[in-house]
Amino acid sequence: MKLYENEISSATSRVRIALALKGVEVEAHRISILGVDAQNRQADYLKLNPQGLVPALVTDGGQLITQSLAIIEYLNELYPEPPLLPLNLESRALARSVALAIASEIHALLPPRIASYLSTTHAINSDGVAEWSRHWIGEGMAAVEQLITNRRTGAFIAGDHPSVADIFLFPQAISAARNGFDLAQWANIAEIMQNLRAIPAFENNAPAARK
Ligand SMILES: N[C@@H](CCC(=O)N[C@@H](CS)C(=O)NCC(=O)O)C(=O)O
Repeated sequence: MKLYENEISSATSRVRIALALKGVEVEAHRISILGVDAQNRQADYLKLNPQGLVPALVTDGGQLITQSLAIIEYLNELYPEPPLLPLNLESRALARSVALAIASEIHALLPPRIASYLSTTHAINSDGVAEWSRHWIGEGMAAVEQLITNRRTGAFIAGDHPSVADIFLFPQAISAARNGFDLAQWANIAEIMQNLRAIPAFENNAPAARK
């Protein structure tokens, strides 16, 4: 399998964590995502992934899989151990809800293409873009904290084993801290992050900081 990825990408970090938990190796292809000559916006990469985003997985059979949740669910079916979706039906729904709350309502508002559109098309300066990011991170993380309060049943979001919910939380919480948020204000998130940081598959696959 080939993984098109970037080390600063939260969505790549999710897939990398899943691969590490499964003990699966892939052929890595680094795609740059910052700056005017970023590879993700160039014709060669758009031919492979019309969305121009990382991560993208190409299976051994040559099929393209985009979107980190779809990639992780594919890996989870191909390599069932350890399961990344809880076996209990309601916990499984909670895990997917949290993963999507992070991917769709927080992370989707923050990537480079959004910042670049705000600054080039709407003349918003770097302080304004930073304020935009902080707004959506703060609102989104507070909602995730509420979602999991009283519904946690173990050390992680949906039980005693890390699931897709934790895989999506981990890079997003790191991004929140890098954006100046004190995670301690979200007690469940802070505790789960401490538990996740003790797992090498998570700690070794955190997104790199932007230089
Ligand atoms: N919903 C997608 C998000 C993918 C995404 O936004 N990736 C970012 C990096 S974290 C990217 O490729 N950004 C390039 C850009 O914004 O131009 C997923 O979960 O895979």
